[in-house]
Amino acid sequence: MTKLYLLLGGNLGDKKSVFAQARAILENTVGKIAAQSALYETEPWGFDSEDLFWNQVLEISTILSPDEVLQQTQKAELSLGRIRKANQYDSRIIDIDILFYGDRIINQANLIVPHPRIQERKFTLIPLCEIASDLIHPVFQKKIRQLLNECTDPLKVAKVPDFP
Ligand code: PH2
Ligand code: MG
Ligand code: MG
Repeated sequence: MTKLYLLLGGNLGDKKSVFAQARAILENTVGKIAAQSALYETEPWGFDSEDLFWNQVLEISTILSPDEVLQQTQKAELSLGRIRKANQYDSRIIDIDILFYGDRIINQANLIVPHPRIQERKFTLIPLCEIASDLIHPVFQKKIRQLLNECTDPLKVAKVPDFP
């Protein structure tokens, strides 16, 4: 079993329903969700859009290999209606990114782990810090809480209020 951290992100459609469906698909195909952050409403990073994102980090215990996880997350994105555009960054229904796969460092053409931009983005660091503040980033050899303290990203990240 490996501890896997995934980031869910999306800024189009019924985010509450899409995120719930994404978690259900991942539990069925990747492994049990051992921990999950709150949902966060976040300003788009790297491009302009009126549509705010939701982001959430999941910790999953998995027996799949990193390549199998990637296959399953890509399949889940497609089944939830993701359409990939030519632009580097664009609005989307759902994006599922692999943040960490245990402490493995992977540099393949199709998969880089840890995710190469974790340290630059509060929309990732804040939810990650909520469930894994003591996790050590295997490349930087720093805890998530330290990466968050050092991060200068000014964009807004706020918890989505939960209604009863
Ligand atoms: N994902 C991106 C680009 N910009 N901004 C926010 N707030 N949240 C994201 O998940 C996100 C982004 C590329 O995957
Ligand atoms: Mg992404
Ligand atoms: Mg992605």
